[in-house]
Amino acid sequence: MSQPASADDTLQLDAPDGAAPRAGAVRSECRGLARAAMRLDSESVQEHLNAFVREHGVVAAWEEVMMPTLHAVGRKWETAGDRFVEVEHLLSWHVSTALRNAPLLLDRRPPVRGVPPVLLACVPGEQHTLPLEAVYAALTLAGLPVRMLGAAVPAEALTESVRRTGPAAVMLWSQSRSSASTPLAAHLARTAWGLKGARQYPRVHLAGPGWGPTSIEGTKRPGGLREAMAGFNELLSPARDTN
Ligand code: B12
Repeated sequence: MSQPASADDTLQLDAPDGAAPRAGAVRSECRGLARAAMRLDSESVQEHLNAFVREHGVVAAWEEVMMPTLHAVGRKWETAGDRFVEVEHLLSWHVSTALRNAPLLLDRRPPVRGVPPVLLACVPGEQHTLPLEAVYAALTLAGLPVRMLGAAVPAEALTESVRRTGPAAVMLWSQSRSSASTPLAAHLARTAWGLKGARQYPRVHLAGPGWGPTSIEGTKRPGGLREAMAGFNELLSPARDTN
């Protein structure tokens, strides 16, 4: 049974970095979602998330509703002495569900054929998958080919996946400094795929706060979902015109 909210059960919502203040409707959507999460009201959490994805699309849903609510939950956990872990788990599960359901809630663009996929993976030891799930949903809706390996992918499996899938780009998510591995990123950027004489190398995108100010030659460092999508579109969409 869901619990009623009390004064202690509120979440402080922030504005997305660099974004204009949210419009009233979005702000109230965030508040509704945050309250439902604090009450552990699964049905209402999922309804809020699905409605926002349906009305505004994945990128806006991630940046304007999911991200600020996750930040608020993270802050709550940090300041409340390890309490509200259950809220973080419940909200994460429903955010993931909404993102995975996005291709069922929205129209997809026709698939772009004949281009290499984007490979998405969390670095070893990294369990924070949600931003990559948002990328997966956005790429799928854009009709771009994508392979998702999910949480905590071992280094050898990452190398093998590059050889087997021949990706145009690999996005590596690291949420905290302890999981970011510069040698692994550099190794992947040097991992060739394709036939002898026509070898290609993936463009490595370092994503997430774990990478800090890291810069490795030949890698990209997108700051958000919108920017990441713009990079992938630039890399892959010219092929769309020839389809
Ligand atoms: C959801 C969540 C979980 C879920 C993850 C579920 C899942 N499937 O992903 C679960 C419950 C599993 C979890 C576990 C843990 N978590 Co956690 N978690 C979070 C939470 C609330 C959101 C994470 C998230 O999705 N962040 C992504 C977005 C929302 O946030 P962001 O990274 O700050 O966004 C910035 C950039 O990354 C960028 N950005 C945003 N979106 C995108 C998208 C793309 C494509 C790009 C390129 C950039 C980009 O823009 C933002 C502004 O700069 C955060 C709070 C927070 N502030 O992030 C804590 C948080 C990340 N977790 C934390 C911790 C400590 C843990 C645990 C160790 C807790 C524990 N004791 O079990 C474990 C670690 C597990 C592991 N080994 O990885 C700490 C990390 C502290 C640190 N810096 O090391 C945080 C910050 C909470 C806190 N306030 O202390 N967590």
